[in-house]
Amino acid sequence: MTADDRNAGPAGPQVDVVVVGAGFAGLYLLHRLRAEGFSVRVFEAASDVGGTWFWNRYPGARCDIPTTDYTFSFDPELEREWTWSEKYATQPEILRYLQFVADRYDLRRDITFDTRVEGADWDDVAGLWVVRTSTGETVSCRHYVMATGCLSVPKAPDIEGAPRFAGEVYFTSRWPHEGVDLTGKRVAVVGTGSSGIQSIPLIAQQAAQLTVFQRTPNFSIPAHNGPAPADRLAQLAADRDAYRTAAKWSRGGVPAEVTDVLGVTAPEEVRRERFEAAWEAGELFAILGVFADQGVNPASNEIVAEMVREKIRSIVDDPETAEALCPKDHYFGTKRPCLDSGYHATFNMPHVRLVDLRKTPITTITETGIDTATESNEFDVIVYATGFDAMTGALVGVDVTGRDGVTLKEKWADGPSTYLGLTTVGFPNFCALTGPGSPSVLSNMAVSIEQHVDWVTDCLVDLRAKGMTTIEPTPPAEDGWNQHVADCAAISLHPTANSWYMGANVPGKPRVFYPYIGGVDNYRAACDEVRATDYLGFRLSGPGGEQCHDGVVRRLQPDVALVLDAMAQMGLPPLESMSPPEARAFMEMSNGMRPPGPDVGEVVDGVLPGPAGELEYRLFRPASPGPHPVVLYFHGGGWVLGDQLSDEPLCRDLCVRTDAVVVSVDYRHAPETRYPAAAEDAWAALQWVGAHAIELGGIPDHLVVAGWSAGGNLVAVVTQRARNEGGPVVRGQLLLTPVTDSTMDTGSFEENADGYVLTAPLMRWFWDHYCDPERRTESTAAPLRGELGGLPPAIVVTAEFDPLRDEGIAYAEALRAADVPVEHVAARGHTHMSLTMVDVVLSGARVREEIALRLRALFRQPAEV
Ligand code: NA7
Repeated sequence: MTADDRNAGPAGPQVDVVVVGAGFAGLYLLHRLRAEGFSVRVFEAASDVGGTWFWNRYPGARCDIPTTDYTFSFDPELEREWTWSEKYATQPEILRYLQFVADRYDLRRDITFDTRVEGADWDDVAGLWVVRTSTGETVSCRHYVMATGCLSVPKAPDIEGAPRFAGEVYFTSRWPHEGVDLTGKRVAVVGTGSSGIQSIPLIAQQAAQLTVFQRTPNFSIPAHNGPAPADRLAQLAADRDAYRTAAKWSRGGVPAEVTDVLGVTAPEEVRRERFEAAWEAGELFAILGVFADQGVNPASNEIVAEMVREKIRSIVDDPETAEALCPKDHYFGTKRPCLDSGYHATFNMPHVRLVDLRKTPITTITETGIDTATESNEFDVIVYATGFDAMTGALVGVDVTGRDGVTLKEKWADGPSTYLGLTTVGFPNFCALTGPGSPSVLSNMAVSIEQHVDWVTDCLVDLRAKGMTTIEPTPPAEDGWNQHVADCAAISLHPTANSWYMGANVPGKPRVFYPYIGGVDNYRAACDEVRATDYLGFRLSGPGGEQCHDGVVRRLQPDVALVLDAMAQMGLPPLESMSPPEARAFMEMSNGMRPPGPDVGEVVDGVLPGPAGELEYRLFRPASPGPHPVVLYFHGGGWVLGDQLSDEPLCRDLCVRTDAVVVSVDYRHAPETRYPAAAEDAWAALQWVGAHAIELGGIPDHLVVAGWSAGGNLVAVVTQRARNEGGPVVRGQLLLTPVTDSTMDTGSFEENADGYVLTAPLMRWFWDHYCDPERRTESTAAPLRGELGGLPPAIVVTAEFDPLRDEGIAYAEALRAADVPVEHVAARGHTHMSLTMVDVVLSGARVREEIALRLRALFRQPAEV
């Protein structure tokens, strides 16, 4: 009897855990749970272990991750006992491996084969699942885990007339175990995903005629199969543990070089060299990592894509066929690229033909063959390599009913919703291994499976130790995770493709990005953090009591987190530990390394008169014909750092997005010239720009004043003054994470005092340099304390992780209370600085576009002042 049984009393479950599926995931889960003393039943629809490797027996089926890595790593002994024969093992060898694992750990005795789980109902009173199987058996369990794989439910045939065909029909995903002899036959293959691309060269070796029906060409690179890669073997031999740890903390679950070479800026010879090396390596993560930016930047992606197309053209003899095989409708990597062995060269064989369904779609399948828009073809055999209802198909395919009678299918009708890609609200004690919202199909499955199994097992052990029998995520935790998964996808090119990652291959399936693209390393860190924080975002209950430590595990935008991590690793000295000249030199140096921002029509440098001498400005003019509205811009830097050039990428971005002339004006800085010098200079700049709009290429009275941080402070100050003094006419004000008060005691100041670049000590350092404490309450230092009625419409932007967030919000609210039209843009997951990091923090672009949209609307409105 286990701890769970004792806790549950006489009405306890028959077993602690029911697991569905005996592939990689189910086998390892059984092994681990059993070792921890849990009772387990595994149900498997097939007659043996293997999961996807039991079913997918088509000729040429292989893994596409090197088998040095596509293997269990939990037991060094196991690794010593098994040697893979090839770089990419074939399906029979992988199946033999999984059978070996099952035998070695005596797993079969707890697996019921040839039995499908048909339903599972949560009994909320008893706190257990009742699982129904195809043999009529019913088993109650405390925890119900679906280890059903991501690519296990074949997509239903969706081609007109398919059932009419009287010849032989095969699906790659359900290939007969005894094999198929295609010798001398006329064969059609429909589908050119990985299964098609792997099988076509081998089918061509047998068939008398082979016709490939291609709807979408896929990117494929040669696998260069052969012995296991010598470099990986050497690393494993030298230090197995270090190698496996590196895999666990890599982006994709395979140790791989992480480059910082950007495709868009790399010289041609570097591009070529890196691409050729990846092509020769014949590894997915090499070709997906030629450039750091190929997954997010269309221009960089196109460089890789075109180099692949060049290779295809160089292999395929017939130019028309070559062109048809060149993928052009999706970015490289946004559908899983394939690894092939002679795929493209197969089309040089005289008996092999490609039918491009984009040009000549299938009209119907007949009794004897396939009709397209232009021809009728007769076949003896049709092979469908048409893919899977991926990721959710197997999960919603079982009738899983959670609390209140809601089924998983109903809950996920608009797309999957999970916490950590493992659990879902309303379904206590339910887990989906490698579920949607986890790295799964974007990663080396072996590594991701081990991580999930370990996490789930550790969790059940923890629950037992605490005397808890039920675990369920909370709605805020799940919503937060879904948001994070979507945020990660949104900065990548992936959502642009009609891929099975997006559910696009199955008619009617919700279009969302199913897996987690934030990386195996980041995902593992999130899961570890949830456990280390005593199950953040989960509600636990049982004889041991109740526990709910609610919260969201990842709130920063993913690219903001990456930048913060990178900065933390650099171990930079805090700015406030430097002298102002040192801090300025440091800022200038780091600004020199950032991307320049988008191209604009023209850049003009000039000077304008200030109260104590000339003030330099830089003007950015749109490429469109003028005149344009004008944005007078004040840079950030705490009144101590920066100049008219220091926010240049942001100014360029603003210019392009708003189609306005942006004039970035310098002002005098502290501590050399303290308050109110900066405000006086800003006022002079406003007067001058207002008076010289036409000369600057602007439209008179179409002037907005904008600024970031301390620059936002100056915006607020000069617009108040313009109202007081009856001009210049200001059409609107844009305050980007502004300083509006000097108290430094708001909630956001405390919450975000450290860790988000602008720290509380740095803000104090800025104020101390800028302004004497007794003058900080003057409205020209702390504009929140000024008179706000009659000010021009405002756009106030605040960032969630910014000490200044609450004073920005306070200013927006005070303006609103004074009847000033205000639009408040709250940048979720951003920091004080991240919105200005053009082309570095890509998620900032959405916020800047929202700001630009509002600015453009302001320019269209009639002036009010
Ligand atoms: P995929 O990658 O989904 O490929 C399926 C292929 O079948 C793909 O080329 C589809 O074209 C094509 N297809 C699907 N339905 C049709 C119809 N109705 N008519 C014509 N062509 C069709 O599945 P795979 O099994 O090859 O690979 C799945 C994963 O397994 C793979 O990524 C690896 O991770 C291992 P489409 O692109 O939809 O136009």
